[in-house]
Amino acid sequence: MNKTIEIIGAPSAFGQRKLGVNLGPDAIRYADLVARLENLGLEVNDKGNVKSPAIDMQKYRSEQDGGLRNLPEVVEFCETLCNEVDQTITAGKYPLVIGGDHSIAMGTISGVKKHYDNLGVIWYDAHGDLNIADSSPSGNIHGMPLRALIGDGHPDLINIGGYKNKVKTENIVLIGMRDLDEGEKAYIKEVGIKTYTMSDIDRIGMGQVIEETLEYLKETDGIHLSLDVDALDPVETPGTGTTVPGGISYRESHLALEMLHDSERVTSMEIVEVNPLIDINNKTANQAVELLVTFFGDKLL
Ligand code: 4U7
Ligand code: MN
Ligand code: MN
Ligand code: MN
Repeated sequence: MNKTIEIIGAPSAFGQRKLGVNLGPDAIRYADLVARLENLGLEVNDKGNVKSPAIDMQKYRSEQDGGLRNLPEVVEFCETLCNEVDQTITAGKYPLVIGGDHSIAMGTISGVKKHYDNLGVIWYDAHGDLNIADSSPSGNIHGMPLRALIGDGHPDLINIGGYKNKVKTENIVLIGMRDLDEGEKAYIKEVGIKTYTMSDIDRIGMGQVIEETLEYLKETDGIHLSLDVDALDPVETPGTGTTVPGGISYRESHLALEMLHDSERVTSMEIVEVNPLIDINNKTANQAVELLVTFFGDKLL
């Protein structure tokens, strides 16, 4: 990596209902992110956190109607983040966004996509995040970002950054899936999104999953990696709001990130859904930093 890594903190909790995920960026910093990346001989610049709309506790705690909880706050947050990411890439730096709930991906990827004609996206997650308001069982927008980036959903979500249709369905690879809603399953089949479930990972192994993923995305001119820490098994990442048992191991994730790094094809990254308030001794943030050190680090031999 010859570029400066620019860290952008995205302290959003608006995409779901558990306060504390907005503290994720600082929890990751306190797990020594900057020093550990610098130890690899890398140039690192921490831009700090993007400005967030205020959290109105009473409103946040209350049940809201309409199937899109905290919509105006999510939109405002993502617009700001989109601009930050855009500026980082324009300055020739490598954007590393640390979240924050997964709704922030609409901001990150809207900023990234301005710089690529045919962007690929790897969605490393237990969930597809492919809901629209009508199919969502929760009304939580962190379950909708990938679908909005494809171009379906509320106009304010699909137009973040002032344009729509950021990611083509044929340029997406889902890895780690094990909790898909019925509407999401139907949608994946209907449009044919490349999907690796946990059972696929068990059967063919993570090495082959990543080899196939890179081959599948060969026509893309950049790849964004959106890593939700709940892709990993809750034994490794207990501090996240929507844990699902039977997840990807630490070791499998190391392999995946090593291979992705070696490919030199991943041009931006975000790591999301770390919630220190429901964690055990900041284990999840430490795990996140381990994964980032693997990703940005050198080969073992
Ligand atoms: B995450 C869920 F119903 N699908 O839409 C939903 F299971 O960013 C979960 O991947 C979404 O953590 C999880 O609420 C969103 C649910
Ligand atoms: Mn998830
Ligand atoms: Mn997610
Ligand atoms: Mn989650």
